[in-house]
Amino acid sequence: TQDTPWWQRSVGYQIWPRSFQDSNGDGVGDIPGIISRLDHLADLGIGFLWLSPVYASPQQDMGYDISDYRDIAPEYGTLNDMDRLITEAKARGIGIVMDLVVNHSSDKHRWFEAAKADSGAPERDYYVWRDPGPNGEPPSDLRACFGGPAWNWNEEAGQYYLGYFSPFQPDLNWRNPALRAEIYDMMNWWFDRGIAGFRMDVISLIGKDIENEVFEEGPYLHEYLQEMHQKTLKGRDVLTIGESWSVSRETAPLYCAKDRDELDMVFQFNHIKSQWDEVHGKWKPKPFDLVAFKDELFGWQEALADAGWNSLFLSNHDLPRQVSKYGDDGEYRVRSAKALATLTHLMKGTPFIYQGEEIGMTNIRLERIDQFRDLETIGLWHEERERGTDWDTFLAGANENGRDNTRTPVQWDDGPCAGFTDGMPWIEVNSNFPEINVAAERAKSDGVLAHYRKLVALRKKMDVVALGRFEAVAAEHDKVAAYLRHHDGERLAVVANMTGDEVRFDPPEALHIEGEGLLSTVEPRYRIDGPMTLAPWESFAIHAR
Ligand code: TEU
Ligand code: CA
Repeated sequence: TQDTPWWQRSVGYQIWPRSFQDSNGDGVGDIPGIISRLDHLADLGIGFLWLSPVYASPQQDMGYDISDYRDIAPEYGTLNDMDRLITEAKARGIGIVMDLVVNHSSDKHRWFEAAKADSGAPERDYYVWRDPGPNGEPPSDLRACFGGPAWNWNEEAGQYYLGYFSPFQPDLNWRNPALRAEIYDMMNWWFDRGIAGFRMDVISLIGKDIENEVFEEGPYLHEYLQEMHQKTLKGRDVLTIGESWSVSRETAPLYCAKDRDELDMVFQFNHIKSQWDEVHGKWKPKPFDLVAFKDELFGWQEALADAGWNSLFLSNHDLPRQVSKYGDDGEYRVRSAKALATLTHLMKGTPFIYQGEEIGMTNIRLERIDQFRDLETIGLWHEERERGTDWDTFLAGANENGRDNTRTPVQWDDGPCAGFTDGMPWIEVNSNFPEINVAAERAKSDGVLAHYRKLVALRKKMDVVALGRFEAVAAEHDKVAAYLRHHDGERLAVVANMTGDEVRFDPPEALHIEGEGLLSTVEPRYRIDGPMTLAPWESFAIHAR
């Protein structure tokens, strides 16, 4: 176990900087604010931070549109602040994993400015351009992820450019070796500043074959990732996580199997998508389907058991609050938040906590389109409206799954604006902050925060948690999630009632166990030897040697 990489024993924590902590009263979170809260994170025990983009950006997509990869957005701070964050975090044993957003840049990046202005400039080919058709039409009617056409006319250039996400996010042309060299250079520049790794935004798109409209996991993807590894990652003890909305159990090992020399793990979303509507995706509410959910979560545990490594998460800045989406944010908020955490953190892989999750923060309920801040939600409302969706249906979907849910300010205390800012927050604070906040949680020995602290500590301490083989149990049960972990004669049994009802559960023989009770949320449990009655959202783990 000595030679397992550090990230196999640690837990990550995602900071979405705009809403974490404001330090200067402008209503926008910033890097000095993050530094002032590092003790909260150290206390939680996490090993590294994934920091969503803090680079210079017009913030059309909240930093996922970068105008200078080697500078910090002024509202977030300076390069000096960033260096200080890296140092202060390191002093607490916390590494900083930055967000690498290189499928596209901002349309305000100087490369794009140069590309537009001169068809002979070397930067022209850093992007994807096409001539208009005989009647001035775009090369195809491809739609952008955030609504509208993906091919955008640019008057200055006299050509269309590809913006797969939005017109503000022109796609970079990875076919161009000079562009690739620029990116590798920039990555090394950050590594030399002392960062601990990169989370790579929509990395599965960089190998696209545009002529044939193959965008996801295109023919050049793994060639580029291997090249990137050689030019930047090789010989460095850093962590890389590739985000992909299309990766499958079959293709995942191509990114993260050890002998591939590409990345360490992927963020995959199959468990998330298992809860989306088939036609309207996330823009229409859907009842929780536990069997489909487990099928993905557990199937991925099995698929990557030997080849590769899993990331473990239920929320991020693109997803709703997990306690609202998969748990119960009313009567059983605390218990269901704990059940979801136990279920996620005791699987094999590297768990990620999204800011505020550790205190059981919930979705916000908005009513009018002008309350939403997210480009995707606003863009997709226009699309759905054209398809005939009415506002109430769309609103229900947006309130259940929209990205603004996880983008409201972290609730630190019960003071004005939840301790997030002294000014006017850039987005509404959830009105439940007087009850749900970090200060209140810190005072409780049996709160959600205390539960997360225990989970993080268990992974560091117990080999069976960090490394144990995973075995699914009672996979077809539609109310209970259960599994086993095995390591060197040790066993760990995990059980969670995933409903707000009392459930009668007859555990299969394989799950019978007697030992040390861990993390019980209702009554102490240290034995499974026959049929049992589980309280609403009850969860526990039992460890035996
Ligand atoms: O997200 C990738 C992505 O495809 C999302 O837009 C996702 O499809 C959507 O939110 C779910 O409905 C990454 C970033 O995490 C996201 O914040 C960015 O907006 C996006 O890339 C573009 O950079
Ligand atoms: Ca600020």
